Amino acid sequence: MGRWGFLISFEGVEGSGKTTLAKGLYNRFLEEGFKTVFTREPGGTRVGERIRSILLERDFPLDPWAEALLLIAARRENVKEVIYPALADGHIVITDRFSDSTFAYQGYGRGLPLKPLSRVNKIGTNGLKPNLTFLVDLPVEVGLSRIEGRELDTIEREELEFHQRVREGYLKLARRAKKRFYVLDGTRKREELIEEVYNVSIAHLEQKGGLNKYRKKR
Ligand code: T5A
Repeated sequence: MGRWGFLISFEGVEGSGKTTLAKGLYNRFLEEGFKTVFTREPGGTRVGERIRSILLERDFPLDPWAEALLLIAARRENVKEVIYPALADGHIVITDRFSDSTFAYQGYGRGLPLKPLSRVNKIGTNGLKPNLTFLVDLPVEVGLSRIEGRELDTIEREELEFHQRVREGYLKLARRAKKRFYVLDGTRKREELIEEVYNVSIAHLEQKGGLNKYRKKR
């Protein structure tokens, strides 16, 4: 277990800025000489990217469980092909969304029961959980207004109430796993948020084996 890396996930509603923060943290780690890998869900692998297109570029209805199972299938590929090998090689893995997205969107958003969802998700993750999860929280209207000019995907086009259920769901998940979650106010300036995310991550890494463990050998 000595070489085992550290998994950081970023979560949040549409337009919360989580991708900006996840990439900001990744670039900062690279600059500082840490071994780090970036991935995203749904996606991260060839199969995952195809599943992403099916889910987000569709103009036909899809059963909520079918949606959840496709997302979990994409997660299994991502865990097996990208996340697990990088962790086994001592990397800090940053993932833009992970299991909590399924609980927030398919559980709280679509109304699927959390217990069976969590059991099936365990097959996707092989039991893997993030060491640290940043939840970028903000009013859904603020997030949606940030992405207004874009061509919206299938889930982004959902009604406001759906996005509100997702936000509330995320906050419930964070309250239940206080040690793992770090909740950020997504309405703050991005530079400030990246700095905070970096400092919090460094504090966690120091506790989990020390920083040298995660640095590239020169
Ligand atoms: N999904 C996913 C599920 O339903 N279940 C699951 O299990 C999983 C894994 C795709 C969709 O899939 C669903 C959820 C999603 O609907 P995605 O690719 O993560 O997931 O899609 P989005 O959530 O849409 O991610 P985006 O990258 O498009 O948006 P972000 O991450 O919320 O925001 P970001 O960083 O792109 O920023 C949005 C805009 O705001 C600006 C940015 O410059 C950008 O223009 N911005 C800020 N503006 C002001 N202040 C700040 N602090 C800002 N930070 C960023």
